[in-house]
Amino acid sequence: MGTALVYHEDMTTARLLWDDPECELECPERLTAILERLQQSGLQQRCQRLVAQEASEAALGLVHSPEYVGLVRGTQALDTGELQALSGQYDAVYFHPSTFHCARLAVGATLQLVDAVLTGTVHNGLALVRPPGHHSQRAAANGFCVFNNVAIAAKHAKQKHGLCRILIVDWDIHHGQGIQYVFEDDPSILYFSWHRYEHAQFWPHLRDSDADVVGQGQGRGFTVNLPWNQVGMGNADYVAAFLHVLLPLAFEFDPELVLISAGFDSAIRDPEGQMQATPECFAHLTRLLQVLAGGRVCAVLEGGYHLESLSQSVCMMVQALLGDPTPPLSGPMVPCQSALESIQSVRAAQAPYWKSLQLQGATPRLSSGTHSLEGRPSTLLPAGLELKTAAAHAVSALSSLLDQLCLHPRSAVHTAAALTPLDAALVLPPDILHLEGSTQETQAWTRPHESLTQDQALTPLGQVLYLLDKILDGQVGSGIAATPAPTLNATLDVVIRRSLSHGTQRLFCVTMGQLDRPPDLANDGYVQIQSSAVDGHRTGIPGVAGGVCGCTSGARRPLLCPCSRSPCLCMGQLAGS
Ligand code: Q9C
Ligand code: ZN
Repeated sequence: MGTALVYHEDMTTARLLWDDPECELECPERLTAILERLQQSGLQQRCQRLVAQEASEAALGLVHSPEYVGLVRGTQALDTGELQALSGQYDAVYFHPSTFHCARLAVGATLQLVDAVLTGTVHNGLALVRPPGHHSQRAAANGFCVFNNVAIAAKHAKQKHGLCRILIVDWDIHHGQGIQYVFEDDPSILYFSWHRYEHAQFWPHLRDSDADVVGQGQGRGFTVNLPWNQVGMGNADYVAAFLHVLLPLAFEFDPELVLISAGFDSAIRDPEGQMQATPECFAHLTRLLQVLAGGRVCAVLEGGYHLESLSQSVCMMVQALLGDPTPPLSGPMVPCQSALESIQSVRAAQAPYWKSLQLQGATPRLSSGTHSLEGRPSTLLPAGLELKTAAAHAVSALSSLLDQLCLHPRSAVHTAAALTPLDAALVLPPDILHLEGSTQETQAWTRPHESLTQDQALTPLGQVLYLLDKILDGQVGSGIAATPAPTLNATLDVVIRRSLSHGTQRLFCVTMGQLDRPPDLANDGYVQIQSSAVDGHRTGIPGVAGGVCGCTSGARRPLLCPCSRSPCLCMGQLAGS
């Protein structure tokens, strides 16, 4: 068992015959550049080469109307003027006399790949095709696409192989609205697409591409749109989208087959996408998908218009399909704010339909996903051992990315301390920054607390609040503060109130020793863990030393960071103070 590469060189014959800056990107060199690079890197030779054949008209009829198929068939006999006139009736489309032949080869290649994977001839594979497919619709060409290769293949897999659940991952940078429309009411196809959207300012400018469009009728929740509202999305944004949107849903869906609408206009340097993801990212995305469906992954080329970036990215994907080690992702793995907002809006829109999104701060559930793979009876599943190895590989891929990905932009200062007076008994590591400063409104916060109004209490409180503000606005990761013993209770109260007034939604507060819960705080989520021990060493809570109180808030950011770097403030009275 290996990796299939399905191709036919005739697919390089269709090309633009007139001047049209919009369409000239989709050129034969796209395929030749990919093939040349696959050859040079020795990857092509490691694949099982399949020569594409034209799909039957019956196959085209799985998605397209007979009238539309007849119309495209008719383009073989048109002259250039007629081709141009017909092309003008569609959005971003050109026809060439060989278009019908190429488009049938593209569908045929995709079906051969699916057949090879589903009959067990190969493990996974790639169909290198032109024209692309994901924009084309029942009776319309659109966005360089003539027949919907991937949608036809999904219908075929259901009809000819009896599959019940197919995942389509569309990582092309354009919304595959054609695929969405074919399956919008079909719960057997989970369609995920991310796309440059910019609040509908980007082509194809459809309201249908937004995150709150989730499918219709029985198919609600099986259309998943992740619109990017800014250009420049990179590795961290893509990985975060997989870990926090696609994979939780995909594990829960438990597909029998994964089809990738593999467009590489989502990669760096592509003129259409304007994104930043490096070619290595596509190896990681591929690996992450290989844990699903027993590794039955079929990738089908869609867009990708920067020849160098395109061919590098395809090589990375093929390496992953072949099972080669994945080169590490470089650069800071910090998703941008706009990406987090997009991710959060899909999660909110999809939450009614998916258990995995209903748990707060949920991250992909590895155990359940890999379990259901083994547990579900299916004649199609490969041998147990092989599957377990594949799952183990994917799990390790996943956890290493989780380790790398930090959803909290890392603070400039890791830990800071506010200590007055600097207790000589307290020996802190040298990399802890000593903060001195005060908050303007310190006095206002003392109002309900008599103990804080005295001068000797005011200065420490000002320092604690100064430190807290730095933590709350992300300049400092965590902090340590010392307070005079008589004011510790009141200071805790002020710290909680100030955190809440900064918009913190969830706050985890651990108190050790005789500290009172602030009396008029809302009751929701309050859990008291009783402990007879006043001394922290005897509470049985590891890592908590006596007399220290900690507050952890994980809420200012839209998502809980999987590597758990929630901002944290530890307060305590210093020995002797
Ligand atoms: N001025 C694929 O990537 N661009 N198709 C329209 C409008 C059309 C992309 C620009 C892009 C089609 C498969
Ligand atoms: Zn595209």
